[in-house]
Amino acid sequence: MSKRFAIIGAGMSGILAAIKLKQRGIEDFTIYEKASRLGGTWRDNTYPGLSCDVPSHVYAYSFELKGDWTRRFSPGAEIQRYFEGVAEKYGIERHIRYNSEITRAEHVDGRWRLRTSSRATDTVDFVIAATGVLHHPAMPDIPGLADFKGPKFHSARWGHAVPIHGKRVGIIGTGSTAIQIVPALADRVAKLSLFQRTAQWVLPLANPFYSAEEKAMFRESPERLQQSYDFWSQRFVDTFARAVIGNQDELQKIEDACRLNLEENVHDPELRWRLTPNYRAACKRLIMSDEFYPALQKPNVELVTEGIDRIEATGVRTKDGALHVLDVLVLATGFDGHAFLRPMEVLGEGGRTLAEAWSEANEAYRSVAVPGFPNFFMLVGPNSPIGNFSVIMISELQIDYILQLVDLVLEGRCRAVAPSAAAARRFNDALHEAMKGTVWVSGCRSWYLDRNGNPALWPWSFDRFRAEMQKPDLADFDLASAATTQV
Ligand code: N01
Repeated sequence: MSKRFAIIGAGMSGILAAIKLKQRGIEDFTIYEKASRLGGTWRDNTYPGLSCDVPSHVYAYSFELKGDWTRRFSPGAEIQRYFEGVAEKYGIERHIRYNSEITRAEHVDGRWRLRTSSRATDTVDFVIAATGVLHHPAMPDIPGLADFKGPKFHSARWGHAVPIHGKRVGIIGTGSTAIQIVPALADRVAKLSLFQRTAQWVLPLANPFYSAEEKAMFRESPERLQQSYDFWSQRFVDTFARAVIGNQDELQKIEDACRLNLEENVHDPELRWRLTPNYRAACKRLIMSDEFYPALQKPNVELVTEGIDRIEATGVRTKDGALHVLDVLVLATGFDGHAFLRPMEVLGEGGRTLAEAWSEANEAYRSVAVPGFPNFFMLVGPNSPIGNFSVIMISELQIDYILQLVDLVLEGRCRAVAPSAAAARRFNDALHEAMKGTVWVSGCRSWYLDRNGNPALWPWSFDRFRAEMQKPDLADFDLASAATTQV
């Protein structure tokens, strides 16, 4: 009997999973997408200045490189168009069921019974959850937030109908998002107030346009495009990825480059001091921009480092008693990066819920599967190396690994596959031990850290990740017990 698949989410990794299934001749699958468009994070985020801080030549599927990106780090809208184009090319669209959020997935008689927000149901043999990491906006718990009378919105829900020109705009937060918004708004607004709780390390990164000649060269020469992909991937692996997992030389180089950037490009010593971080570079997600400091020093832009006391009808009141009067308030306050799969209700073997399995922490086996949840897989699940490399490279390795497990079932070697509890425990214990050497736990607050203070990242090298994702170690999986489930 042929097997049926459900993919949850039509973002980058869901589209990837669909392409990989089709390449294996599997057509019996549906992608459930809660929104009315594909694209995930690139659909949700449309704020001014949005671009990807991973070079475009790497931020693409390895089998669908694109030679005519406009810039080294391309704008979000261009990336969204790229995913739409790829989905069209591979015939993915007809598999997507839009406006269909999966609210419940229950393992019943060896299959997965799904229910959507509109109460539609489906029963499938395999679930591939491609629900993303940064898609639940985190609203700040600042007193009085509801009292603000002007328009206010989270950066991932940009209010494009709200006039910005000539207005007094406040931005709360100084993460990667806010740092991209500030230069994009500075020349358009009457006044921009940036509310900074924590100073950031900022690596100066130029974002040149590709010339017509360069684009033509990459379009016409797949070899040159491949070389560029290999170059940027290796550069990530050799520098940034090494630094964050404990290579002190690389970390020092990054810190020195950031410090020099601050010294050379921020002229007022008092402003420089307020922009100087008091923790190690890359402890939080490193900011990359050569536009942020110049924008911040424009006469109509102010950096507010006094803590926020409360929000009032007309603006933000800081702890020194000053009222910063605003017309528009932007909350660039990030996301809940630990809400994997939530609020979906997932019930595995014996009715045990994922919420119960994860009551202490989000723990998976190699980020892709959870004991007791047979034939249920995740892309970019807990402890994927998202802080280190392009998330597309990660997803490609994960889906190839997952499909090797799926093959065990398709080839009749077992009826279901799930990691053993012992293997998952070993993996997570090793993970926690290795985290001790990483910069993420060196003393800062960041979305990387879960409620126990453990980073939701990968503490080892990329080479190790790639090696471990090559082939599942079947000794770590419960195939025998899974084989007893009924299909
Ligand atoms: O969110 P963040 P983001 N009062 O969590 C502040 C990816 N991304 O949307 O540092 C005052 O980094 C908070 O302050 P603090 C990337 O992975 C990628 O900017 O906690 N301030 C912080 O400054 C990135 O890491 C690209 O003290 C409050 C900010 O809000 C991730 O998305 C582009 C507050 C949140 O920063 C998230 O970035 C953009 C409060 N109550 C984003 N609560 C690419 O280019 C929070 N803050 C690929």
